[in-house]
Amino acid sequence: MIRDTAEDYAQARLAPRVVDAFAQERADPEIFREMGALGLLGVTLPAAYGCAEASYVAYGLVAREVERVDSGYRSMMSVQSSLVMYPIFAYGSEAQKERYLPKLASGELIGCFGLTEPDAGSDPSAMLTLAKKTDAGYRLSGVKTWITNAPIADLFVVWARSDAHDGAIRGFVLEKGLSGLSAPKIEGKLSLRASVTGEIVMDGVEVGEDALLPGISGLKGPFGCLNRARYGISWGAMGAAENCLAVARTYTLDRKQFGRPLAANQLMQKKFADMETEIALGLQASLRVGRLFDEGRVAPEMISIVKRNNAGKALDIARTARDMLGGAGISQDFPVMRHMLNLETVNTYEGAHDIHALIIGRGVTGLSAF
Ligand code: TGC
Ligand code: FAD
Repeated sequence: MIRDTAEDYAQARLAPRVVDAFAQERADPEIFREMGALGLLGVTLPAAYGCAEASYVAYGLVAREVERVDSGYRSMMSVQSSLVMYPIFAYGSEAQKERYLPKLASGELIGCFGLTEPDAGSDPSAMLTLAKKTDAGYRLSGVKTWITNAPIADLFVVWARSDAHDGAIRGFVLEKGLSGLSAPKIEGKLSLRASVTGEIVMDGVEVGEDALLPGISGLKGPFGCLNRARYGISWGAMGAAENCLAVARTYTLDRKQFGRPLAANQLMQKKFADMETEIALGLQASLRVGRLFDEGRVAPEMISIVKRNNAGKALDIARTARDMLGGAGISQDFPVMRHMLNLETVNTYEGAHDIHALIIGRGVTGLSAF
């Protein structure tokens, strides 16, 4: 039922607007309200905070249906669910949960997650953003970059070094409108254009003690959120790949060259066989990891395996589908080139492809290569 709800919404409401949104680089804040009304935000969190209290498998199925239309829409949804609602739920005070979670679940509030900095991308431990203790709370200074939703966000979950906690990385929830806080848009993206990306500039932003997420200290805070978002991406990327396969199938069955459908050629069928195999294996792997999530038995390395594999394979599939459509493959009349461009980001964010190789390699060898 949850999968069908997400599929109906994505096909009826997201698909008709995506070509314009991508062409004009426009993220529509109304999408959060629409998803919220259907219970698609923070689906794994408790009903007490207005959420669906569904499984991690259900969350994956939602991500797959949304990303079947566009990775940018899945990005908006997964940042809100895994990177904003989850840390407030898992690390926040009861007052923070009650204040923010119901409004984030309904889409009335839009959230963003600031970990990456200009000089700290793959290595967030190098972050420079500082939370300096004051009499009333903290003063935050620093810059986050490449932040999904930032220019339209009402809430900013940011990670900073806190001098009051021996330089440990701590999470803070900042509300839009604070003096010294701004979120300029990053212009000129050739990928994920239906989702807005920006910076978070904190120029001595003063907050009270109640802005601190009290329940976590250290990098395991943001990594706990990334585990969930990376898992969702593993499903979402397969949705984009499935759409590329479906479009290439229809196109090559219809189009005739050399007197017969393109799809009748062995070279084409070999490509379909490889695509179908990777999608089947990728989805099964995500389903298994989702069930382990639901049983509380998932390990981060398992998530790296499915995020890395599925994002990388989806990108390969999109590139192949683009080729199978010939010249038509570069047109916005077909979604394959848009998926291909989007998946370049999906392969890079939430831990780049090779960074996940190093996480898996560390798991295998016990030696850290970074
Ligand atoms: P390391 O020493 O490995 O770990 C530090 C502490 O964190 C703990 N930890 C984890 N905890 C939970 N889950 C995980 N997956 C964890 N991984 C590590 C670890 O146990 C340790 O805890 P403690 O108690 O001992 O302090 O840290 P490191 O600095 O060596 O990490 C290296 C590396 C490469 C694994 C890590 O830095 C990494 O994953 N880099 C990639 C950065 C990244 O993914 N950035 C994502 C930014 S957000 C984003 O892209 C959102 S896009 C969303 C969208 O639009 O959809
Ligand atoms: P770098 O870390 O500079 O990496 C560049 C290349 O070097 C990569 O190929 C990487 O694999 C490789 N590399 C790095 N270290 C090693 C090593 N030790 N060995 C071998 N190779 C290595 N961040 C957020 O915090 N919040 C968000 O909402 C968010 N949204 C994003 C949205 C978009 C559209 C994009 C593009 C990015 C977003 N990010 C976000 C940032 C994203 O997580 C980072 O771009 C990503 O982690 C990589 O960091 P970087 O861009 O600094 O690349």
